[in-house]
Amino acid sequence: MVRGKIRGIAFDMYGTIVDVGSVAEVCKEVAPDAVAFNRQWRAKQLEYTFLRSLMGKYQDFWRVSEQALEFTIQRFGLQASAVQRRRLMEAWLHPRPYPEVTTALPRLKERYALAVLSNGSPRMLRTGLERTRLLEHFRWVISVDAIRLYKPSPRVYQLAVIKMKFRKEEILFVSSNSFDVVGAKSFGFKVCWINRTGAPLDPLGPKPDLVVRTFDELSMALE
Ligand code: 2OP
Repeated sequence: MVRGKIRGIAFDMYGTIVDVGSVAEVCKEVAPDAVAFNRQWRAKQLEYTFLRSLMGKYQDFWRVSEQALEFTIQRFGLQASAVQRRRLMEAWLHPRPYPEVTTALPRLKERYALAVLSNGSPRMLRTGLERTRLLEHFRWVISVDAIRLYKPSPRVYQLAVIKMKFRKEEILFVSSNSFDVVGAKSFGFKVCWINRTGAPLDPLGPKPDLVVRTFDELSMALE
């Protein structure tokens, strides 16, 4: 149950709208265990965002992802040519939406102003949303690049308040990433956790207002 009036919904991108697991298909070209490789790559990518924010050494999400890829190739003791590295990186420009997202977003758009709020660089977000034909559903595509800090800095969530021009209590933030859920709730948004796998929530802070498995369940919960 989400209490109070909601005017806008801000969605996380990677892992929420699009499936980060789809990158594993390209990882098969270099890694015998593509799923483990992709999982390590994603974990390092996020770790580097936390570290860079703490160190005050921002580089954009594309560069962070390249550095995380480099680590992962070395960690797995693999060889990868420049062409293969480029193909792996380009998988982030061809993300695959979760199946129900393409039909749920138009329904949500009829009642709420929709935004993406993501660590992704502006180019990654725009290209990914154009290629998945989801761009038209969003009134705002907000990248952390504008403030050179990553989630879960409160300044990132404040950026959505500034761009969307709603009060933070009027914004529902939707993410599948547990750290992002805790960060957004701690900031003061209403929060929905898309928990597709039944994972435990990181016990770091306030709990989300709503927990669902899919965008369809989210859409129904808001009716
Ligand atoms: C995003 O900001 C956290 O990767 C996630 O899209």
